[in-house]
Amino acid sequence: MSDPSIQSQLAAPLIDSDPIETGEWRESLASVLRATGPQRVRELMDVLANIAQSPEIGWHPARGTPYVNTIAVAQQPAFPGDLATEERLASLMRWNALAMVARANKAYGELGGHIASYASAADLFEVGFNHFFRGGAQGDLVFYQPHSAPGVYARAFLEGRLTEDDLAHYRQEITARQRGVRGLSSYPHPWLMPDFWQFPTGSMGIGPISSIYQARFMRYLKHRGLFDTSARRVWGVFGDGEMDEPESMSALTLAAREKLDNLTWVVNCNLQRLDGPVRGNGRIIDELEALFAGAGWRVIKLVWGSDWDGLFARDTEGALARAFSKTVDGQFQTFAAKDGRYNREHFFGQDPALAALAQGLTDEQIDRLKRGGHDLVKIHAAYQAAMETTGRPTVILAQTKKGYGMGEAGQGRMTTHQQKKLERDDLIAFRDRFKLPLSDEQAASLSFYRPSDDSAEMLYLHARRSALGGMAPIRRSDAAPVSVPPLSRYGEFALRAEGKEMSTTMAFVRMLTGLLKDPDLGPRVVPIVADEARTFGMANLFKQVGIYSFNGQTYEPEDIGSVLSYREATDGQILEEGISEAGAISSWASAATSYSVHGQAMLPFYIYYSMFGFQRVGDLIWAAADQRSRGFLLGATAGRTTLGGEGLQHQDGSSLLQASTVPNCRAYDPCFAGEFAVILDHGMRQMLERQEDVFYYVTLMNENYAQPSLPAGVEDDVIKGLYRYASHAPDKTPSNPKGKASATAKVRLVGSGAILREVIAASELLATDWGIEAEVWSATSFSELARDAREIERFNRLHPNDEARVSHVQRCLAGATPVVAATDYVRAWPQLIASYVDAPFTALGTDGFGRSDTRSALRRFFEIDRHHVVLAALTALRARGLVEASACAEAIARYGLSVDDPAAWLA
Ligand SMILES: Cc1ncc(C[n+]2csc(CCOP(=O)(O)OP(=O)(O)O)c2C)c(N)n1
Repeated sequence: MSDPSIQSQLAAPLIDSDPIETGEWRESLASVLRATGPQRVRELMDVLANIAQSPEIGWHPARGTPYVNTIAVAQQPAFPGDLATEERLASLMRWNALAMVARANKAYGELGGHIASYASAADLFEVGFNHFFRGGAQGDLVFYQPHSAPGVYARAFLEGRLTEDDLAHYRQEITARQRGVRGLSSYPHPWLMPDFWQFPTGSMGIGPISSIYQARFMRYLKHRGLFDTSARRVWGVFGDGEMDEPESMSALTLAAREKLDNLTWVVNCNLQRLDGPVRGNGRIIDELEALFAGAGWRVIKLVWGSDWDGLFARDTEGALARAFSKTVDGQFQTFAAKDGRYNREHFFGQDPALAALAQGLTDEQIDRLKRGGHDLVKIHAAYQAAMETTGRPTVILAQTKKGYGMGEAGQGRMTTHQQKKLERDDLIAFRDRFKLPLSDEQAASLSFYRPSDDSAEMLYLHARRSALGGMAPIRRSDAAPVSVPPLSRYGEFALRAEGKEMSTTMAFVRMLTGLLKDPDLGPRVVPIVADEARTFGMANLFKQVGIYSFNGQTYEPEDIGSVLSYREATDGQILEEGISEAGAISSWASAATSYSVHGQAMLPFYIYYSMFGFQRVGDLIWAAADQRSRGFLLGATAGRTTLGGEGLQHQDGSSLLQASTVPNCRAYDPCFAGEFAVILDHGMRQMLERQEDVFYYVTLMNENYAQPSLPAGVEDDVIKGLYRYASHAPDKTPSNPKGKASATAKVRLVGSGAILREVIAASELLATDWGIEAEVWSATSFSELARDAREIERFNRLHPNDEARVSHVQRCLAGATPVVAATDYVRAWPQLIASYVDAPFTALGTDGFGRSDTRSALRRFFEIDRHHVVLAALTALRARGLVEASACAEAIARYGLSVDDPAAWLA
């Protein structure tokens, strides 16, 4: 009985009312094990468990297993590599990674960087790189723990993909560029290193959830017959602290439910996070085991290295497992930080059986007893088992030491996470510890080390990578362009709407339905919803294109006879993510990066309550931007007053402002279906035909109103963000003789989204009631206007001798005519253009919390309705002496405007 888990089960301390009987049972089981092996024991246990779980007995199995390796020594496959060479390579990676961080920090104390994380993860990475992570066009998708990036760079350096100069410019991309080298970004950032990193993981939790949805999307592509992804796997190496993030946990059951056996997570359980232990008073590995197993994953505990095998073999009483079960992580951390002598006294010294086990070991040997995640052979066995697992994803819980090998200076220290400096003695000790071929001087001066090209290590390293299909990580962007159908084919109804009533959401759904029918583009469209398809009038698509389900539909849907029937299918096209915005946006990012990850351009449309987008999952959107996503995000039920009745938590007044902060996001707030159609067409061409790395955020409203035909020739200006919609000449005999306006009184009213209609109405009131001419401008995007104006302003500043350029917004709103801009969003959204407009600029908006009331009550309350627009226009003209002073007071009275400060209850 050399297997530690069986020993400990047999020896587990029990509350025992009849030890003699218990002994007989245990002996029976042990004899079955001896006679017929573990499979028979499992069968018997299944039978007994079935009986014991009956309600009368009410037995529940313990959720955890002992604190030992899941893979028994006997089940461990032979290590297929050259262990000594791989260990030497791992040591070199460790050194170069350490040197990179410490050098950057030495040169510029302000630069961040981490040594301890990679020190703990190096072996986990190296086994992946040498044996599992497949490279090449159809290689594996690997999510690298972000603060272990130096280790990945260190490997790329040895592989010849990065130069010494690159390493010397770690975390100095800007300086590097000035010196003609590329420099290395702090964490995995495809935006900054577009041919290297595939997935941004720098924000904790994003890597884990993204990896699940990438694995799921691979299945989607395959099941829909678009692309065979069967040979690819997803690997994720994450921190145990990172598992605290809600995103890390939120899709575990999806991965199991959808049987994603193409997914393996390696959780680097170094038992520490930034501030201290992950579970000082508990055991994170036990906690995660229960959680993952409960969610349906295969859990492989990789706790102890090979040198423990002998100890377990001699430990016939299960003393080790018993001691582990009483040791919490805070204590394990202390054991990691202390030397062999301390461990002999405090761990092995706690009971005579343990002390006897340690008797043959020197203090030095005790010090070197490896945890599982530092043992290449054990790691290989765990990865191999994960590869062979079918029908469910696997998590490997690998116990390591944070700052492994950093000795006194860092191993297991509370402060190790942020350590970036090592003293001369520490560096020399590190050199000795890992037997690095460096002189004292080379170690002390943090020289990088690369063996000669014909060395055994380098030949081995290259041979391994070529056997695995090529280098990793590598990011590609060579998908074939997809042709976009002419707008007239699916959007004519919107361009020539001729006053038909509809909402922009309805127009979108109709256009989407049209696009889905296009033979080229249609199959590449990925509609995504988070349990709101009915809200947006998309239920007809359920039947038409089906909802993706890896196992089809195994039930008869209640509405089977209906044309809107809820149809799930293996080749279904819609991704219905349930109530998980984090999941839906991760699905969107998977589809939006498919052009790069799989060389297959897809076009995702994720439509959602706009309030639950940037505000709710903004960081995931930021990560999608980093990985150069291409697709459409549709913020529906948008506008703080247009979504009537829903109140504070639902009514969105800020998503566009948030979108404007994402550099490669093109944000639009169209009022009319025709405008939307032009934006859609332009966006698709930009992303699918010209293959630019941008994505679109477009707000959609649920308010039905008459949609005018799009005026001829405004398409370019719709894209630029502003076009002249109409102009209302003043009435000759305005109804309000008292507030007389000068003949030159004129204003420019700018509106966006549904509030453009209030602006149009205001222009009519200005003409009829006040005899004032008003131009009406439709602002489809304040952020696009601002982007263009910003660039031009900079150009002019830096090219003082060139003829000054003029931005679109300056051209449109040139001169001194006062501008009043009104939107359904916070004032800061239209104010994005204020500094580029020479004329007086008034912004009306919906700052504050939403309220549940009717649209008109809300618009009046937020002071963005037509009457408030009129008052703002009069006020601006009055300031210039163009209307009589009495006009404003008169307008307040005439339109019944409240002078109470809404801010008093907006706060
Ligand atoms: C969302 C987010 N919050 C905080 C951080 C800062 N941070 C970076 S690493 C880290 C600790 C990570 O601990 P763990 O996941 O256990 O990894 P280890 O370094 O121990 O391997 C923290 C808090 C971050 N990167 N992202």
